[in-house]
Amino acid sequence: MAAAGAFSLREVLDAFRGCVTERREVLLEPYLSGWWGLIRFLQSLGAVFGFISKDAVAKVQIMERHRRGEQGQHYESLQSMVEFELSRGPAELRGRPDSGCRTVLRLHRALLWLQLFLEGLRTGHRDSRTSTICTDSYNASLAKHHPWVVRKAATLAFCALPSRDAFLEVMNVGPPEQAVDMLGEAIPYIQSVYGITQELFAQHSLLDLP
Ligand code: 1PX
Repeated sequence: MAAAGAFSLREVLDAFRGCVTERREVLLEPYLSGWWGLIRFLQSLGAVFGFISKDAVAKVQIMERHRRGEQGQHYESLQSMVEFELSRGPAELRGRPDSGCRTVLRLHRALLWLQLFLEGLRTGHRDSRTSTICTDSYNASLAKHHPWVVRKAATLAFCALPSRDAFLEVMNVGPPEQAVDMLGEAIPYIQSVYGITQELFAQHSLLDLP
């Protein structure tokens, strides 16, 4: 068992398991709590990742403000959020930099990076470089949504990542083999959250919100 207060990535990834209901709705509370865990993990990797975690924090905070706000009851799940924000009209939605839909869209795109990165870690060789896995996952996902300067800064920060085995170690789920097993269990839940969100946003033409 992990020591009291110790941070284990298992609990974080478990949050994504709790997101999807029987009716295939994605609940925001565990979704955001999963994100908080990922952010804490990122912060533990050092100050080089500060500009990334800062942006993620800002986005999760926007979502928490919606949930605490007067219309909070509409922010129970991604489905209820989309329905509510669309009901106010597409023009209103597209013009709002702090809408739930555009904010979740950014997190959603980052979730594809996470999925690819974790899969790369899981299937990588002992001596694979985490920075290469991370860069490849980034180029195949988030990079196409980022301007040059962000891509440059992100790619530079990735160079600070430890080797694969050291990385699996800091995930704090036991020896590397155990961490790999945990990833095998966790990835399908993240894929499912990603897939449902992608379908929902595509159905309502929300995948390109500015
Ligand atoms: C076992 C592995 C766990 C690793 C956990 C790491 C969690 C990473 C969380 C990253 C969250 C990034 C959210 C980015 C959202 C975004 O795309 N924002 C941009 C657009 O926002 P805007 O409001 O302007 O439309 C914004 O411009 C972003 C700026 C910051 C740079 C984002 C780079 C993202 C790289 C993701 C990889 C993280 C590397 C972690 C290394 C382990």
